[in-house]
Amino acid sequence: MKLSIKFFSTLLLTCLALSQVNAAEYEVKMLNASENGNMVFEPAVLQVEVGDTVTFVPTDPIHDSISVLAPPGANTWHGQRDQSVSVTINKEGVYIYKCAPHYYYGMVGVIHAGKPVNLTEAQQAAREISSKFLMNKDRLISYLDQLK
Ligand SMILES: [Cu+2]
Repeated sequence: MKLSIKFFSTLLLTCLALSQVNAAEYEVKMLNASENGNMVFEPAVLQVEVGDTVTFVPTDPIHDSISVLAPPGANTWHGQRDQSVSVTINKEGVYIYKCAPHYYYGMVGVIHAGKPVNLTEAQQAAREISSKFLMNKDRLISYLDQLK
């Protein structure tokens, strides 16, 4: 009897440890240019699981990452120019973020986890945001189209 309790508690601890190890870490590069265009995040559309962490890396200078839209109760972030910033995705749904210096170039990105529970809200925001862009006006909308 004693042995089985020890066995199950060990098993439980192992499962807990594994679930923590399974939380993935992702990197999003901030780029002046890539094969996907100028002033882009890469990957621009990132699918993660709740509990995963995303780090924005200042690969090229004069970029930052600031959240614009997130699901209710979700973590948001406000990176400083030319510095890495990390966020743990704690709620399922759609996240939109921008690079402040290149917002009007359409330098935006999308993260999604689980079900896109706030997709309608995100699409509405995307239309509003994109109308202010000077270029890449269809970029954010096409990013969100990939989630359907
Ligand atoms: Cu930028």
